[in-house]
Amino acid sequence: MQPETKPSHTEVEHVKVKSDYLRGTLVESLDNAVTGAINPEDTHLIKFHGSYQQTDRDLDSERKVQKLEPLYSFMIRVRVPGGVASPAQWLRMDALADKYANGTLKLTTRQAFQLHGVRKRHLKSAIRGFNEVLLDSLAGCGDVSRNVMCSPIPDESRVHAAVQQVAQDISAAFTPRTTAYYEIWLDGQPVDKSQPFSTQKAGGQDEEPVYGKTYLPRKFKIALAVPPQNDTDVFANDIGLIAIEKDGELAGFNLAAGGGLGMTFGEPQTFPRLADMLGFVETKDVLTVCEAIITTQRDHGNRENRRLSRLKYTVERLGPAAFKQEVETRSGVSFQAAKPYRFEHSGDRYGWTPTGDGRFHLTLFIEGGRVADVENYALKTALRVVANIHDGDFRLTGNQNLIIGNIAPEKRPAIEAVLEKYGVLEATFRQTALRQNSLACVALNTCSQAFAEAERYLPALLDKIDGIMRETGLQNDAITIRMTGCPNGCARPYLAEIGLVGKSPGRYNLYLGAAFNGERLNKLYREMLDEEGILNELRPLLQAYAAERNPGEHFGDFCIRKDWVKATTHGTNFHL
Ligand code: SRM
Ligand code: SF4
Repeated sequence: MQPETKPSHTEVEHVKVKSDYLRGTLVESLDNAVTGAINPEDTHLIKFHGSYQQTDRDLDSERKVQKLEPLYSFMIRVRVPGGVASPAQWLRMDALADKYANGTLKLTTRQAFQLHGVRKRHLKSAIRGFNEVLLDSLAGCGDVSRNVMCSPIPDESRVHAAVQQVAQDISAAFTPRTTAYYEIWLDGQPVDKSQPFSTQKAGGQDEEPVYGKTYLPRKFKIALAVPPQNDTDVFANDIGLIAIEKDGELAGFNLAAGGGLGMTFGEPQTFPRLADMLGFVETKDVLTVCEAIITTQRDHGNRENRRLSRLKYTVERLGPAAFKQEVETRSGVSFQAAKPYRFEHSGDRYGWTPTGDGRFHLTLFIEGGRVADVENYALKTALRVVANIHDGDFRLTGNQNLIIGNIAPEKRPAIEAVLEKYGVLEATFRQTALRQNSLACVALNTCSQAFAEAERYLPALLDKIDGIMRETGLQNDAITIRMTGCPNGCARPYLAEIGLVGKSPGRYNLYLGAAFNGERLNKLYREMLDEEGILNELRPLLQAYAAERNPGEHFGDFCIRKDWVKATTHGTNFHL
């Protein structure tokens, strides 16, 4: 039985229920040439279509003085389930970025593409443009299951193809069924009948068999990982699936639920939380169990306060045992005891990897996930030239990096020559291991939530921290460092050994003590540091680490051994 909308529910709930399956007044909003914005209620609905209305925050105050409306534009998040895109898709995204957006492509922390700076009048053309190459932005954002993540390049794993397939199946199963997306953006034309979900109204009526009219109380995220790589940070997800191999085959998954990282400063009832391990399920049962978790959240999630509406709070409220019981009852599947597995790291491994069938993957470092041509570094052009030669694939990683996947041996010299010529190989390999393990969220100038810079600032801060790394001889030691412009956690800073979270312009909270493999959250160490403060705090810590660590000891573990922070053993003691 799906819940009714009540007066106490949030405005978003009321907007959803009266939207006629996500239509609202989007068509009128798009047709209104008087403003660059859309109707306020439509700003909630357009998220389900994969887009956010934004302003250029660098210009907001100047335009206010000039009595102009803010410079509205739209971010579009294009789903790439499992992160695997074709060269044709890469080329199309590259071209759309120039034609309709700000000339850059953002590779996100969830293996999706983002376009920024798209004007309202260009939204339809941009969406049509990527639909023609079988990409979509439906459910890129919104209170539904988002882009499904999957380890893009596990170690010589024979189960990888099977795990990727499960990711695709999950993505297809929980893609909203509404035809509004096709009606609004594609004039009712489904782009391709081979798409794994129906784009036709059943009997002329939309229906959402899993979500219902009010969809989920909040965003919902699913990720799959293939040990020993936790490169999708599975425990940060509402559902995390850890592939278990037996005799070279995919046996099933250890399933964890109730992860999520967002929190609000000053509201300790909000906290980052890692997913609880529920147990092992066979591959054949994965979709059924995921659906049971999704419908449990649909029916029990908080619809009165969006700050407390993620699955992690539902699990806390029901209690993990009762939650698990509910999922078992709904699915008819009993969890077996979790199988043994071991994660080694949550980052990407750069460079060449043989695929086992004579081809190669090449993992490249893309700073901040931003593919752009800037002075002295024409990365976007270089990747376009590669895409025109390459007949394998492009794999977006959960660490905002890029794998040129399945390179044919005969194409390798040409691709290598292009990357050499444009300095892309050097830009990957000349970095300290710290920078290679860095992540920064978008933050300013497009993100409405940002209190401080992240993507635009971290490279310059890293230039300075790199100095310390070299002084202390740590330049080849991998330490994870992640920065966000606010506590929402988009670059997963609470899973970084050094987490920097923006509190106000130029000021950051410093978190320490997370596990290198993504299995333990960090904890607040210092507040409101400016650049000098960050460097002054980090220098002695890194010096001590260089001098006193045990063999193989990671920086996060060292911080706990030194008692600089207490280990966070559960989301509920993150703030303690
Ligand atoms: Fe995020 C909201 C960008 C991954 C937690 N996130 C936003 C918005 C849409 C800001 C807004 O609400 O107006 C940001 C758009 C900025 C822009 O201009 O592009 C934004 N999030 C991003 C991306 C692009 C960061 C990046 O630099 O790569 C990532 C896109 C992922 C994707 O392709 O789907 C991104 N966001 C994440 C992650 C990491 C992850 O999922 O692994 C998290 C933490 C995990 C989690 O969900 O708990 C994350 N984003 C949030 C939250 C806090 C959610 C919460 O439960 O409190 C918000 C705010 C919200 O939902 O109210 C948010
Ligand atoms: Fe914006 Fe905050 Fe997410 Fe960064 S962490 S992209 S500032 S919402």
